[in-house]
Formats: sequence, structure tokens, C-alpha cells
Amino acid sequence: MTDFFKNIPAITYQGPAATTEFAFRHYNPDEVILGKRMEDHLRFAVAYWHSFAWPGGDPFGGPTLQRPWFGETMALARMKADVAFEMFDILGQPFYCLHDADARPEGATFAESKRNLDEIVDYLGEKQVTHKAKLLWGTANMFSHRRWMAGAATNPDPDVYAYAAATVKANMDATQRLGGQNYVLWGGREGYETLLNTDLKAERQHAGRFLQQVVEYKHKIGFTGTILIEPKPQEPSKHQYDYDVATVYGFLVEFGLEKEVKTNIEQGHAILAGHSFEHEIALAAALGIFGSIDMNRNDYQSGWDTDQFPNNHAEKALAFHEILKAGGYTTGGTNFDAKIRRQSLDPEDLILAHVGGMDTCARALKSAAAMIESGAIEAAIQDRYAGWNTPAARAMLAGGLEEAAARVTTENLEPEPRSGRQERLENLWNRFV
Ligand code: XLS
Ligand code: NI
Ligand code: NI
Repeated sequence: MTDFFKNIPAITYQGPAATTEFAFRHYNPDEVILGKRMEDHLRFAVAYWHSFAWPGGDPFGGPTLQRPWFGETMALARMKADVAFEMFDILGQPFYCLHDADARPEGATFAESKRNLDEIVDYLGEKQVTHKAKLLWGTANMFSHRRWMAGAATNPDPDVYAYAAATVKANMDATQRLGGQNYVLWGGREGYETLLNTDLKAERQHAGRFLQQVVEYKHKIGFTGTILIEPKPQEPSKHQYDYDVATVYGFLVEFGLEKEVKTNIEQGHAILAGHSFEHEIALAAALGIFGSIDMNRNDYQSGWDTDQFPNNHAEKALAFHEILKAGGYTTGGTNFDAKIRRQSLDPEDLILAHVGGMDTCARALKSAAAMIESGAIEAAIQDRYAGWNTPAARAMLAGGLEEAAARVTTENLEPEPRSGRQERLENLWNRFV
């Protein structure tokens, strides 16, 4: 036991009237919502990187968070894992997620980094046996080290492509060893800064072939988890190739991977792309590529990917409404790819950030379930599209443009616009949150 979280109790559900801040007011793992336990609906995961590896810097200043496990040795990496699992025990969430670089010190060579990774994976594996938290997904950090500055699979230097292949292979192996349920690829540097030095067509082809190789390797090793792409329009690259869900879908179809790869959708990335979070979820579900969620939001004012914890349950209810409509998660879950603010120095801040985020999501899930149970929103949508149930309307989709056009004269059509009833439906949503 470390003493980092000393005096912080295990967090339990105490209901909205709880008198301590160290309690869940809404997250009640065993409560059954729409026939399923809340814990199984939400599948919360703690992100190793922001919670245990982020030092609190911003573009104007260096580290503010001083953690006793910061440093590049294996002993400190083990201490970090100890503290992480102590926090997982306090929160009681079922999963965590990590990059290689969060968990192990960088070596002087690839072989040394890999040895460090294997060693820490053994250590994490032992911890998973004696603690509740398991791996939701693993991933590789191919954006922080300077070798990745011009991309990983899209790097103009083929030797970096090889390094990316070796890195992803090592991380897929590690994820499989830890029983991870998904493997995520987020391409922060898979994009470009200026077309004056970039062969965009070649870079996209290299990225597509790389993803095919990842999928081929997944089948070769019998990894049963899901491969997930995490769309993001920009930051750190000025333009990233995996801009949003629609762009990723087109990319997957181009490389024949739309049945193999799904998406990990992040709230803040959706906003950066000019969409709402629920739009990205609904579109992924419609295209059959909805996988998992990173539940971290941006600051709407600054516009950066600030990765803040969610605290607006009404807004998140719209997201969970789409997740429930899509049938919920299969291998995915709700990952907090979220950072505390750089002034939030205390261990308590880290715990309470997660408690608040989990309660926000739990409240949102309950609201979304109530929206579905009432049936009123679904009924309004059914009613709005009811005209499409008539034989004449269905026949239009089966026939050609001329047949569809002919209806105007043969049936004397003069369509009357109908109210979209948006405010009434927004009032309804507000009744459930
Ligand atoms: C960065 C991404 C990153 C991924 C994992 O914006 O959200 O944290 O989730 O590499
Ligand atoms: Ni992000
Ligand atoms: Ni993310």
C-alpha cells in the first residue's frame, strides 16, 4: 500500500441525499435500468495517462502536479501501478485504459522499451488477478516522442513506419496478454501541417495499408477484442486524416475494413469537428461502426481539446439516449480520457473528478432510459415518418426517378409542411433530466 490516497474512503452509492462528497449520488452499480445493471450499461474505465502520467503543463507553463511516482525507472512505474490500482479500488469501476508510454519508462532502444513494457504488463496482470479493474483497451502512444513528429504510419520516412509497426505489434500483444477487450488507434500525428511538404495521397495509402496490417495481425494472433479508430479533426496535427466518424467510415470502406474496425468517439473531438457528441454516436450506430466512448469534453470557450471531466448531465443524456437506442456497448465502455485542471493538486481532486464524472454519466443514463421508457420521443419520430409506411412511398424507393416523379401528377400531390415540434420535444427532454 502507498499512502497517496490515505484517509480517502471507498466510494459507495448513498443516494442524492448523501451528506459526504465522497459518495455516489447517482451511480448505483447494481441498480437495474432497462433490464441491465448500471455497471454493465456504463462500463466505466479510468484513463491511466491523464490521471497518473500527466504533469499539469500547458502551452504557457510547465508541470504543476508533482507525483512521487514521476520519473523514468521501473521501480517508479511499479509505484504508479500500485497507486492506480488503489484508486481503482476506491472508485470500484470495472475497467482502465492505457498507452505503453503511460505505464513503462521509455528505453534507450526499442528493445529496452519493449522489455520495460513486458515487465510492467506482467505486473499489471498480477494486479488484475487480485483487484477488480480489468483492461478495457490498450493503445500505443505514437505522438509524444520526437520520432513521431511527422507521423507514425504516415511518416515520410519508411523506417518510422517500421517503428510504428513494431510499436503497435508490441502493444497489441500486451493488450491481448492483459485480456483487453479492445485495441484503440488514435492518430494524433497521422495528418499534416502544410501541403508544401506533404504527399497527402501517399500518406493516406500508407495509413490504410497499416490499418489492414493491424487487422491481419489481430486475426493471426486470435485477438478477440475490437479494433477501434478514434476520430479527431486536428490537434496536434493541423489536419488529421481521421477527421470525424463520416471521414473514418469512408476511409474504412476504401480499405475494405468497415466490417473489421469500429470507432471510439470522444465528446471533445466531436465538438472540434463541428458536430455534437450525439450526432457522432448516432452516425456511427447508423453505419454499424459504434464501438466505445471517451467521455471527456472541451471547454466551449477556449475551443481546445481540454479533456475536462463531464459535469453536464442534461447534455450527456442526449448522448446516452443515442447509445441506448444503438443497443448499448458490446466490447466498448465509457472511458474518462479526462484530466483534472492544472491547479487541482490534491489526491482528493483526482478522486472527486472521477466521482463527479461517474455520477454525471449515471444521471444521464437514468434520464436517457426514462426518455426511452416514456416512448414519447420515439412516438414523435414514428409519427413524423409515418408517411413512408404507405405502399406508394415504399414503391418510390424501389423504382426509378421517373416513377417517383409521376406520383406528383397521378396523385395530385401538393405537400403541406408540418411542424417539426422541436421546442415541444426539447421540453420533453428537459422533463426527464
Ligand atoms: C487525444 C486522444 C487520446 C486517445 C488515446 O486527444 O483523445 O487521449 O484517447 O490515444
Ligand atoms: Ni482527445
Ligand atoms: Ni481520447
